[in-house]
Amino acid sequence: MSVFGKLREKLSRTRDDIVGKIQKLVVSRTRIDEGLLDEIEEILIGGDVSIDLAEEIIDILKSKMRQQGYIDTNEVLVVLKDTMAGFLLDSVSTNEKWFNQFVNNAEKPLVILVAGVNGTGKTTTIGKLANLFAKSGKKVLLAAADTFRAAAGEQLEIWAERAGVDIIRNQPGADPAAVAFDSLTAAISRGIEVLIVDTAGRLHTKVNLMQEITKIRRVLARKMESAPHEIFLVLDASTGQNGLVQAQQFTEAIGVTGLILTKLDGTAKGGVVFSIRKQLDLPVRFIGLGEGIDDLELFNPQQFVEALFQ
Ligand SMILES: Nc1nc2c(ncn2[C@@H]2O[C@H](COP(=O)(O)OP(=O)(O)OP(=O)(O)O)[C@@H](O)[C@H]2O)c(=O)[nH]1
Ligand SMILES: [Mg+2]
Repeated sequence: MSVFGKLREKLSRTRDDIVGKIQKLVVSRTRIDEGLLDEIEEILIGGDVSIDLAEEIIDILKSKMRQQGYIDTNEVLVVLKDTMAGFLLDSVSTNEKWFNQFVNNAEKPLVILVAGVNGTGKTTTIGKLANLFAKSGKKVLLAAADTFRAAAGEQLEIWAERAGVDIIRNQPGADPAAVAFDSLTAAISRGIEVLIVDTAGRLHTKVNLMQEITKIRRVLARKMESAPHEIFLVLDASTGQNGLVQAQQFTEAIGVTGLILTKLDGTAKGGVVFSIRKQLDLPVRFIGLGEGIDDLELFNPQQFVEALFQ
């Protein structure tokens, strides 16, 4: 299946919940009036797209109605799609460009620190990322700095095997910052190109745990001044708007550089991509579309919007 075909299939719940509902609503009416526009706005806001986007869409529809005296079904959908696409278009930098720069960066190793609240999909995403970088010919090492959960190291080890990359583990209960430091030391001596550091899930509200991850970051920078080169926050799309608060807190603590939005396949809350765009100054770099090793895609805003309409 093509990347677009897969995206289209995996986003079906979000599509049904936003575009599908609006489509049904407008085709069931002979006249599109202001009352109907209110219903459209409700669907958009219920679909977790930002209020700003919902208002922008409704304003355009209203002004078209005033100008023309009417608006037809097809026009409603065109406005919806164009406005959604425009909303995401001025993304911080395009992901293709970012990815190419990242994999062509001569600095060794490039260090990626991965953070997030419990169960958002950090370890799984690291497995997928390891596979992606290994497939682009990179020498990858994983660091099991989640020493909190006894099974966490084993879980990462299984992903390392699947992706065909090495892993550094320590005893459960070891200082996670020490594991991160040792891994970076090993990465340097082994000529590793990409080091990805897994961390334990933590609530953004727990001060001591946020200090712990700040320490991991600090220790990496002590070993290599430019590290970590990327700090990815993994957000579970199915938590919708709650992810925004997590992102703000993690950004304050560790300076997140990019987001990975997981579990878009199982949720109707994919509209959260629009809220993220409006409320956070952070790029969504990747999206998770399933539990398999290939279920990670570079986020492409145009394709994303296209997949919601086809
Ligand atoms: N459907 C779906 N499931 C996912 C995706 N990413 C991760 N999962 C599942 O989410 C669950 C949690 O994934 P983990 O990778 O263990 O999450 P984590 O953030 O490392 O969890 P902790 O380390 O305990 O904080 C697992 O059952 C994964 O298979 C995704 O994109 N889609
Ligand atoms: Mg984990």
